[in-house]
Amino acid sequence: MLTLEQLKEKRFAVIGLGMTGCSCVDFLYQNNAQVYAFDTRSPHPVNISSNVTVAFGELNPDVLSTMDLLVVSPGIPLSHPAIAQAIAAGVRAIGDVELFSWFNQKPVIAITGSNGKSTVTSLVCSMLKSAGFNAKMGGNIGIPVLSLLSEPYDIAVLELSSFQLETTHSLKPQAATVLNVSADHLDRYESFEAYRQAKLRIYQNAQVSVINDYDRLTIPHTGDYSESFGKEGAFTISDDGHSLLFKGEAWLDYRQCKLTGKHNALNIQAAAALCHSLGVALNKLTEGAMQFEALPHRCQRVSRYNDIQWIDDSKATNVGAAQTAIESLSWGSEGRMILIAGGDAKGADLTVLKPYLEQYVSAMIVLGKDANQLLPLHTNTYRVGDMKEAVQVAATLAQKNDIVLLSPACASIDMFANYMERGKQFLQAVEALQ
Ligand code: UMA
Ligand code: ADP
Repeated sequence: MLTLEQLKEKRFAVIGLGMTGCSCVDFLYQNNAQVYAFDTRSPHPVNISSNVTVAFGELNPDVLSTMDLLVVSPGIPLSHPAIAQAIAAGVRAIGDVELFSWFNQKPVIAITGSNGKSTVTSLVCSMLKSAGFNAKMGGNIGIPVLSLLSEPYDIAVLELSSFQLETTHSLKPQAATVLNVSADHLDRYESFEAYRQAKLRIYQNAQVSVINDYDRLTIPHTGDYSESFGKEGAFTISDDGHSLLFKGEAWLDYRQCKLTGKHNALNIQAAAALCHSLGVALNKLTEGAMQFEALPHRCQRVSRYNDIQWIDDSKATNVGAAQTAIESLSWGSEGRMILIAGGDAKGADLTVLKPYLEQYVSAMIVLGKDANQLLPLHTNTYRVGDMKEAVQVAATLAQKNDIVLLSPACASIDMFANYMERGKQFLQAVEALQ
């Protein structure tokens, strides 16, 4: 850890000039450190002070080895040859969350998991605000953590990806959770276990560790944890699914909440466990939980055209999220389910979807780079070229009370700018039917 005074004596290489890198350059420059900025892409405009030296293109390991610290963006693996060479030469590599933790003075709630991170991060903020706290969120949710330091807050609520956790060492969260672990980012990790280990780093130095007792993979290596949600710990749900319970006593009527589905009941339990660990009484959290609406592109009903439920779950960029959506939405549904899936599987094994497809899905429409992997998983499958065609085929198959679910189980980058754009094209195609 360095003090603000010590920053001035150090040479920092900030690598990657996206959202994270630019926030790090700004922070270090404003605090009088010697900053050198790098991006491996060809020259492009970047939003940083013109006084900072920028180098584009291939990284030079000899230059990096002359630095005191590397600040590496989450999208760049530490195994990048030039970075790995500098690390081997004794240069420390950190990320923006590590820098944040050196200078943050306020309690932190830290959230990771394969799925539900953004929902739980936003929920925690909503619940803490209803309890009167000035809670601010940041991290993988799209707000670089260092930007929090320039504004007042009582509690920082951080969504952390496995990539960010790899370069974080000194964060001391008041409470931390791994919501769940399922296959994701296997194009970056050498194994599923390596990906899981990166996530479990969140518990290091945490005062309270909150695990999901439906998912043993969320338990820290030591086996020790302070709190759990799901079926065994203090935070559970009643058998009829109507009430959220704390030590067997109802504290929230789930039917009064805007969120729906089993997975969101778990998300509220996780959020409540995290807030409660700060000593906040549960009755102060209920308003924030009840008023919270599903974030866009997460199991969001976008149309009821033709008495069909058109659901945008474009944020389901991995198999775990798609499995949850398929199962959760089928629960209590009167109609059949038509699934639109496919994209870039990021090295994941899509065959694990098969039992869910067989049990809950009547027809599947597939598109994108890894559509071929999905084709053999269901007997009634249609391959299409784009989202418009996918929706048109779905419209010919769907009848009253059916659900058409876009839950791709894959990243969007092979065909769309991002998952938001994929969801938008889905909605536009549904609107074009009318
Ligand atoms: N770059 C290089 N060399 C490379 C790769 C990238 O120089 O080999 C440069 C690019 O040219 C670009 C910059 O690095 O200029 C991009 O850096 P980045 O990919 O780390 O992206 P940021 O804009 O800094 O956004 C990151 C997170 N991105 C990733 O983890 C890939 C954002 O999460 C996060 O919101 C943001 O920091 C703020 O914390 C996005 C994400 O996709 C949403 N996260 C993954 C996920 O949710 O599954 C983990
Ligand atoms: P993340 O930030 O981890 O990607 P989001 O809250 O953005 O999580 O949701 C991403 C996807 O995961 C959506 O498809 C959503 O429906 C699904 N999801 C949300 N909560 C859970 C959960 N607890 N378990 C499994 N899937 C979930």
